[in-house]
Amino acid sequence: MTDASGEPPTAQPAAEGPEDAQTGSLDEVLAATEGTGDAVRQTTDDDESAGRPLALDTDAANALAARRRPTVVVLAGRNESGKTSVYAAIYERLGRGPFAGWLFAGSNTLSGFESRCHLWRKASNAGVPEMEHTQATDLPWLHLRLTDVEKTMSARDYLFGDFDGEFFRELLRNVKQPSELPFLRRADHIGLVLDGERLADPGRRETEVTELEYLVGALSKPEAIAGPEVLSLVVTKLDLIDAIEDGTERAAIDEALDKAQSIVEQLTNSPVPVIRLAARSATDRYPLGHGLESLLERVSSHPATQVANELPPQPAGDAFAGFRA
Ligand SMILES: Nc1nc2c(ncn2[C@@H]2O[C@H](COP(=O)(O)OP(=O)(O)O)[C@@H](O)[C@H]2O)c(=O)[nH]1
Ligand SMILES: [Mg+2]
Repeated sequence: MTDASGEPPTAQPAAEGPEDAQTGSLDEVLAATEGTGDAVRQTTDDDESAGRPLALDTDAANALAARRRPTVVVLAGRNESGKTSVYAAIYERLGRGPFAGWLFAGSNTLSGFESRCHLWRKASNAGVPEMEHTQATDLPWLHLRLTDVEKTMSARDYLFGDFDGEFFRELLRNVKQPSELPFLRRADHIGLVLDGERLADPGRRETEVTELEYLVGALSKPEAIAGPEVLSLVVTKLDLIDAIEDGTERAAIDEALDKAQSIVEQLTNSPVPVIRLAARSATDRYPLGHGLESLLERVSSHPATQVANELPPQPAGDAFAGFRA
């Protein structure tokens, strides 16, 4: 990532003074718990960035949340639906200077963002944007600190949960229970991802909506999420939807989107925000990160969701059981 002057942004580990220390109920649920298994292993980058964490494991995310009050954002969708690309595009856009009224103010997971953008850049030069597949063993939490351009507000911290889509597939198939993925309950925002590529494809469109229905069903279980207000619909790869010219097909896509919206609204009982993104368009028609302004607007205007009840007890030994940030 480079800034307007062409220089890479300096990682400014945001100040961690006593003024940042927070007390109260959040801290009480932040007691660091032992992470187990590969998925929460603290790891480091290659030689180039030796010693810096690629991303944060559960304990590190908890520790960060104990110092600040980050807004936790999780995109929930199948593998290849474009989740990682969204996080990477936020970072890339901010690297070019002010974006959507926000300025990059630091990240504890710079190399995590960089590694996610790395293949993009290489592949983009070759004309084929590709994103490395997120593995279940990858560390999930990406940290970003932003300040508003006007500098009228205090800095905001975000934790983006970049999870392997397999977790959500297991959830919607009832193989995993929401209680096994406690980050869902802690999330201030959960973007339910509809993959534009699949919506554009008549053979996969219906399944895409059905899977969303199952996912919403899983999330409607007691204590699965903090509250229905955390939910939004995130349509990715808008460029692939726009590439469909046939009027009947376009109408069918609109119908599928309407159906998806009404499925979510059965849970929220109020209009659900629909965020349309082309994070990494295959054509020049959309700039990098198209639509991210509305995502940032949504997450910055609702920075914190109050968890109504105490967190449920976590099953021991699960890789993500410890995440309570
Ligand atoms: N056409 C198009 N492709 C995209 C877009 N965003 C992501 N992709 C591609 O979709 C594939 C899966 O993206 P990825 O972010 O890894 O998905 P994830 O598995 O959900 O994290 C990659 O090949 C991306 O290059 C987009 O806005 N438009
Ligand atoms: Mg991914």
